[in-house]
Amino acid sequence: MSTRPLLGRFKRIGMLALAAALGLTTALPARADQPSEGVEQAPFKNPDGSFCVVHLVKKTEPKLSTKPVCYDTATEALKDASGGAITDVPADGKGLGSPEFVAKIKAHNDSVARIRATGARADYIIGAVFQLEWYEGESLFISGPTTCPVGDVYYDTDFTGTWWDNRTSSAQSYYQCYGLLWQFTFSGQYYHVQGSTPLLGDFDNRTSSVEFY
Ligand SMILES: [Ca+2]
Repeated sequence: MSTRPLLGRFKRIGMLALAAALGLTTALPARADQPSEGVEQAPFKNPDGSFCVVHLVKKTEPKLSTKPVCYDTATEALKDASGGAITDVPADGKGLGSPEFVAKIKAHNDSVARIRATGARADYIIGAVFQLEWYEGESLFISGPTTCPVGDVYYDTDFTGTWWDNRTSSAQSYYQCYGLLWQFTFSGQYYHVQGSTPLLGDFDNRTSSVEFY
């Protein structure tokens, strides 16, 4: 083993010590791979609220991206995500991700056109991500103005800078929607979600942005 890397390391430590002694602020370069990526991290509860919603918009150029709005109860979150149509989800979110819940979302999506025909508002629920495996823990629901497929028009949301960055451990896509979980902001490695995905394997806790199409 060459001594060159060791010398380089000592030189770097020496410079950092010198900078600290001089009271200089050292700006660390932006890391491509955050230390939190791939591990369950504190705080385990989302301080903004356990149940979040993103209303996605059709992707246009320049790229638009929306941030999650979070609630303390699943009742409020699903009411928001559905555009006011779903009002009977248990506050504690028990059963989210269950086959019964997925059937409920499908029934809702089937009714959106009929609700809108009456002049009332309704939105499609096109996907969800969950903090823990098997749709447990904190959750985030993704709502869209149209159902899928939407051709080459994608819906997207960037988790960077939110509690949800590197948290996702299971996911669902509803109706004919598919999801892409991205390692970075729509770049890096990705994981394809088709329907219910209870385990993400090597992609566990690595999602920093998502697209649905
Ligand atoms: Ca997680």
